[in-house]
Amino acid sequence: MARHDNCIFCKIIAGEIPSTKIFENDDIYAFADLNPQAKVHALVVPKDHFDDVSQVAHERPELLAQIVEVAKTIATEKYNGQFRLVFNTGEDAGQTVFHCHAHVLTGEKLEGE
Ligand code: IU
Repeated sequence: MARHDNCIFCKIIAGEIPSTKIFENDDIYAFADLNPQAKVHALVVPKDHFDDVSQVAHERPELLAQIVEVAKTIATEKYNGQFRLVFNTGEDAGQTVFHCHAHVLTGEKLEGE
């Protein structure tokens, strides 16, 4: 499995740093964001290291589809199946952790666009 030793999300996936698990399968790990922006705020992360979502789309498009499916599963289990999906891509877009992750916001009616 592709892993970057100095990547905090690789360490979370490996269980070396604790997290609140929301979902896991062979390819994906999802956990609660430490700084939630909605009633339910999950981070859906491919277990293999990719720097951002565009790299996943280019190299493993089926994995990107899986991330969306997992978002739907979480939103269905925790709420009514509706959710906001955000991939910050690049520093100027607000990406701070350079291991691809989808923000899944759900659990309530969300404000804004
Ligand atoms: P961003 O899209 O790269 O800005 O999102 C990073 C998110 O990871 C952000 O919402 C943090 O609150 C969250 N996070 C976390 O849940 N646990 C951590 O150990 C770290 C960041 I570092």
